[in-house]
Amino acid sequence: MAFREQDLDALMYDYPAKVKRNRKKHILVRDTSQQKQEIEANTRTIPGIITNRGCAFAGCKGVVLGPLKDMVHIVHGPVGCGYYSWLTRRNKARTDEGGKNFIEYCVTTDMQESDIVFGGEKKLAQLIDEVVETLKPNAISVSATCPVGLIGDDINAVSKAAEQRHHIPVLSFSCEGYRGVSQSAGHHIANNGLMEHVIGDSDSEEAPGKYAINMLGEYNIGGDSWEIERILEEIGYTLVSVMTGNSSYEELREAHTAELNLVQCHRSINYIAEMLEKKYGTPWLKVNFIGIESTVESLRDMALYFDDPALTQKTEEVIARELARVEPVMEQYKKICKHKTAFCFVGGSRGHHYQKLFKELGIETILAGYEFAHRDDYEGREVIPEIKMDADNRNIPEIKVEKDERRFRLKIPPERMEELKDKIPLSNYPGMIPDMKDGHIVVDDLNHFETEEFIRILKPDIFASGIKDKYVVQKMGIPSKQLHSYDYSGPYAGFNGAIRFAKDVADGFTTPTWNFINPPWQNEPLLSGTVEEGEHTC
Ligand code: CFM
Repeated sequence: MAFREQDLDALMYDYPAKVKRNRKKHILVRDTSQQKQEIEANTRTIPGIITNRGCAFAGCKGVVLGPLKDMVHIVHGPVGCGYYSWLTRRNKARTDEGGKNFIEYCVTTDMQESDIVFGGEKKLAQLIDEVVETLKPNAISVSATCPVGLIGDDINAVSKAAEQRHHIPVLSFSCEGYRGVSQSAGHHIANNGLMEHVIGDSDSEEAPGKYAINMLGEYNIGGDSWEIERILEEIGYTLVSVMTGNSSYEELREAHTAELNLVQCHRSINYIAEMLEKKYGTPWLKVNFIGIESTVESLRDMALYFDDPALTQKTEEVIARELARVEPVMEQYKKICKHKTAFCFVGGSRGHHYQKLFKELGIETILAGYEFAHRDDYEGREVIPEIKMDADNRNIPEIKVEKDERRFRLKIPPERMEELKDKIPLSNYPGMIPDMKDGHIVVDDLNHFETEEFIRILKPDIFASGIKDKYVVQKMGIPSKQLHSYDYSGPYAGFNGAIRFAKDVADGFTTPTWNFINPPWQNEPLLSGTVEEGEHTC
């Protein structure tokens, strides 16, 4: 059904007037006749509303830092913060030959009441000593949780002192959960720390091979980056670092040597992409390796950037071979999926990326949104200068990055850069809204109430979301696809990932489970009998 602006009012009927006014700014019905459609994003969730968002600590320690495998990531705080950020994101990592991998450890100061009262600095210092002695990591990160900021532990001073004691980098991150309105604040804090203390911290001036690239915003969930790496390495790219899936402190130090930065997840890492361009002159290219068509497009955009006939030829060879292999397999799943509809609501970039893969399968995304992305992820980067700073944004320290006079080098001439910008998303991201069709809905920070209401009205065939909202929806009889950690499946990226995704989605539609969704007693009574008048004995 076509959804109209006035349907929104009906949907919000139960909201108090103030809540309604607020939420209306976060929802829009796509109307391509309008030049520009604005949406409010990255502002506080109204207290009392059940949001799907996480916290700044989750964005810093969990998302950006956590996947770096040769580091030990210390959670300074109560044990719950450590426990619930322990391997729940499925960012996979393999141990390199002779390398270090601490991904499976959960290391926390386990603050108790007495530490909250008397301070936790000593405990933190002692834990760092223990970690160095027993695990010998290449570097350590210390992430602060809410109580740490409230009681005022100086994690920076403790980390600096430990660095001098042990002669290994100990990076501290003031990413207390309340630092921002969502995990997005934590991404920014982690980006700043990595840029200031890790990236470019090696003596290398040259990349270790031809067509050197970094892949930013790829976290190897369910093995995604292994599939992307398979393709890129076969074409002949040298992957200097991945930020940060299956990657390491040591690899990140070399990142300044790349000729191009790919940006998969714009939301979580665009700060580093921008800072690398400013400091070293390395442009970034927005890619999307989710979906066959998007993967092909991204590979061709990369070839265009490097503009080398041999690379272009190899790119086309790999594309042709992969398509011949995967397209026939996709066909069988397309038959099951065609004409279906989806909701696609994920944290940041995936709310956009997966729409293309759904489309390839014949599934139309009729509602999409992000938990915590910013206006530029919806409307495109040109709105960045218009975005107002508020008290929450000011909470995140801005770091000043300047041109590195010794290492700055324009990777391609400015005229060519301008020419390319017309053809490929070079140092640009146009956002989700331009890809959505008339009548489709964009919702920022979708909440529990609205989820149920939109489902009741639009009746999607599949709901793609996160762990917090999926079970309620599944109990409504709608197949769900968890797009954060993939419901124990994946990889979903690249060519092989698209097949896996198609299979999982098709399985969701065809599973016999749905026949059991109504308990048998609802259809046929298990007991039957009659009550006759006049036969009571008591
Ligand atoms: Fe980027 Fe991500 Fe996402 Fe994200 Fe996340 Fe994630 Fe996500 Mo969950 S970095 S914004 S903070 S693509 S953990 S791997 S799935 S909400 S849409």
